Amino acid sequence: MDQSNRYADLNLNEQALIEGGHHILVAYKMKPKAGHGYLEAAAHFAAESSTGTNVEVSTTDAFTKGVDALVYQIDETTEDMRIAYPLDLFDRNITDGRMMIVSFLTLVIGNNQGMGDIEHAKIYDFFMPPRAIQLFDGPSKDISDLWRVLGRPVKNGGYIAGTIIKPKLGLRPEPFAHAAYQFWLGGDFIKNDEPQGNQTFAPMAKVMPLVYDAMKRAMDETGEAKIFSANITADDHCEMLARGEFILRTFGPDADKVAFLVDGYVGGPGMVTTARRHFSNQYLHYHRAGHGAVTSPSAKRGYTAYVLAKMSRLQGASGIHVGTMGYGKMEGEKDDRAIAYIIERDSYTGPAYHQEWFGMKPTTPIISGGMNALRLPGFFENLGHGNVINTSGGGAYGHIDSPAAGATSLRQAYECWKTGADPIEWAKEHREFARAFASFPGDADKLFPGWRDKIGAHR
Ligand code: CAP
Ligand code: MG
Repeated sequence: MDQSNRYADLNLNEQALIEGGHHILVAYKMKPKAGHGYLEAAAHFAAESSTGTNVEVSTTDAFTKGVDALVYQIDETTEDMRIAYPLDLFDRNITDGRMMIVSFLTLVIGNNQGMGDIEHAKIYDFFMPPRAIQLFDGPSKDISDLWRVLGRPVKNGGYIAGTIIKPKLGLRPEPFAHAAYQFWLGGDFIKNDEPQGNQTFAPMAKVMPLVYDAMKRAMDETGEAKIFSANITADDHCEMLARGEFILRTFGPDADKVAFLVDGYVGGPGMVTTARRHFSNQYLHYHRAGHGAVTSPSAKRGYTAYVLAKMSRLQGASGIHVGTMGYGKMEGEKDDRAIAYIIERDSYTGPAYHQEWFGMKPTTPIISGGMNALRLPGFFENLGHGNVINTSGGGAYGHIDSPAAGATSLRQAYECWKTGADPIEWAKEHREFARAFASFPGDADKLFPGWRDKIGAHR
């Protein structure tokens, strides 16, 4: 059934919709199945994503039609389809009237992902009007809170040198805490790896007290504050609360040095909001493990990493992994800078829409995935700044001298970029950075050909 007379209006003006402020706009790349007209399929897509189904129903009244989602722009050659969703379509909390990301997902990327007449559809941008920005939690803590704890300027406080306790799994409590201590002798920030929690060989009840002890000893020895991002991911809301409360009790007077890590993509919006709302005094670290299933450029359904990051700021992530923009081991490219810019700035123009955030706290770009000191200068040059958290697991624990040397090499890489120095020249004056060349010779050969002769293979 062709529903385009009801669920499409190509005369609608996008700028007028934006200025009107009553619609969330969503831009998709959509391809209909063979044999289906583009506008007809798009209209059916909008129907199934709002007030309709595949046939007219007798219970529809005039009000219903007033909240129809409307296709307002299509371009069959670029597979660009844009839909205006009336704000009133979206569910609101009965507790405090706020909006929720789960309702956004259920409508704009829900049933429409499996329709018989749609080959595929993927969101590549969305626009939130001012009223919606007011109604989402947004972050309660941001990078300025971490810089404050670290004793740095709360504006442009710079690079936070971090790591992930590696190996990913398999360390018992004592070696786990020792790994943390060793890194903290040189670095700022340590996170649980995304699957680390309360495994039987490393019960949280034993691990966390030892990690706190390691933090205190490292702080005493370095005279610097340290941060731990503890994983509280769990299916059960009560389990998350139990984990978070235990960790805060354990770190006691240093609980302000604890961030909470949540595996937000696999855990889902409910889990993110549990952490955001129940532990609003803690920095909320959103790990996106699993996101590649929908965000990978090879995926034709779901939404992009840019959309994931933008949603996470609305949910209240203090920081989210944004990838390494082609400089690390995960998928990515230089233009993925946009994923950082949309969450850290108060105003940014994305692939389809300009977005104002009206002072909503920024979400920190967290840079992780195959990074080490050699890869960082190029990364910073591409991004244009170093006000990020970087977590280098292999880049720290793979340094041939020690995890502390690995941490120092990361810091030195940032200083090298910030001073505009040539990395080879910088290596001649900075031993730990130089030893990163010997630690990661494959990277060194690729990034700095001839380095052995210039700085000496085993400096
Ligand atoms: C990195 C990491 C990160 C992923 C996340 C890992 O370890 O801890 O979870 O890179 O990717 O488990 O692989 P290394 P993203 O530093 O040792 O590579 O940040 O793109 O979500
Ligand atoms: Mg990991």
